[in-house]
Amino acid sequence: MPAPRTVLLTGAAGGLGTLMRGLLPTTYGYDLRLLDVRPVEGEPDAITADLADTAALREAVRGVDAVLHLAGISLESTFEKILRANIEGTYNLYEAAREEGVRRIVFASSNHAVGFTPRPRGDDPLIPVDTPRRPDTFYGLSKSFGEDLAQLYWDKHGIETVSVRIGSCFPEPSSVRMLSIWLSPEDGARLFHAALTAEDVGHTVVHGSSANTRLWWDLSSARALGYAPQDDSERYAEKLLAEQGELDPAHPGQTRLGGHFCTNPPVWPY
Ligand code: NAI
Ligand code: 15L
Repeated sequence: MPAPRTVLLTGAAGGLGTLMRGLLPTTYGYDLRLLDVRPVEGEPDAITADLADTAALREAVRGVDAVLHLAGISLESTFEKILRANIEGTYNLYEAAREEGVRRIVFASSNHAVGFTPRPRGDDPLIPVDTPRRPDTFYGLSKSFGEDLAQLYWDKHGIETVSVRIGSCFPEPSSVRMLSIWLSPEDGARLFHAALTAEDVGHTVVHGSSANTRLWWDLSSARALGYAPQDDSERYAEKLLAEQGELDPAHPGQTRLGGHFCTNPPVWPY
């Protein structure tokens, strides 16, 4: 596959979308087409459209080399809202890609697709990428759906996807749990670039983190795409541990990959 240059970025007004529309064009030369249900600040050409708008989606994907699909509800919500934005919305995006002949999608999955997986302790092995799905929320369930949808569209329609189970991608980690799953914005751009350009990915699931000292999960499928993380959350450890203490092995919200998404209701810090 020739390296994609024109990429539709959905969710462009969000936190990660804002970081990526800053980094991907300047670092890798992408020509981004932006879409969000909200206006994208400072981007008058961005498409303002809901993932429910199938005609707008079809027009948005027309002629692009690939899609970086970040749009959707990014935290727990009601099933009805998750159904509309994340489940039906992602289906609509894949249908638009199929109709318009787009061959590659990078899907923002989440650690919460497998959030109930116990976090490793001591000498436990890292969580492998083929660990059974254990969604911790309706939100995580929608990411699990998205991964299965990606597999279906690869097997049936030949649309390739890299499903990136993002840990926590923010400028800085803000909890002790995030020390283990933090993805720095720069490593996020490296990972998305690898996912957009690697050859013959079929449907590949990868974990999305920096090379953190306290890493909980295996990055080998991401590295196999050419991802070479450069950052480590450890420089934030002293401050966060002083503020929040070590994770409590007896606390239900601190023993699983998904943190407090596993409690009912989810509460901060997670
Ligand atoms: P965010 O909530 O800041 O951004 C999501 C964007 O999607 C928003 O701008 C929102 O307006 C847009 N959106 C929501 N529903 C839409 C719809 N129906 N149609 C069109 N646009 C819609 O979330 P963030 O942090 O930027 O995350 C981006 C993606 O990455 C999300 O899919 C999220 O689930 C996923 N993710 C993010 C992680 C992170 O650490 N930031 C971790 C794991 C996954
Ligand atoms: C996610 O999936 C969310 O979108 C993000 O806001 C963070 O909460 C992240 O997971 C996390 O687990 O830290």
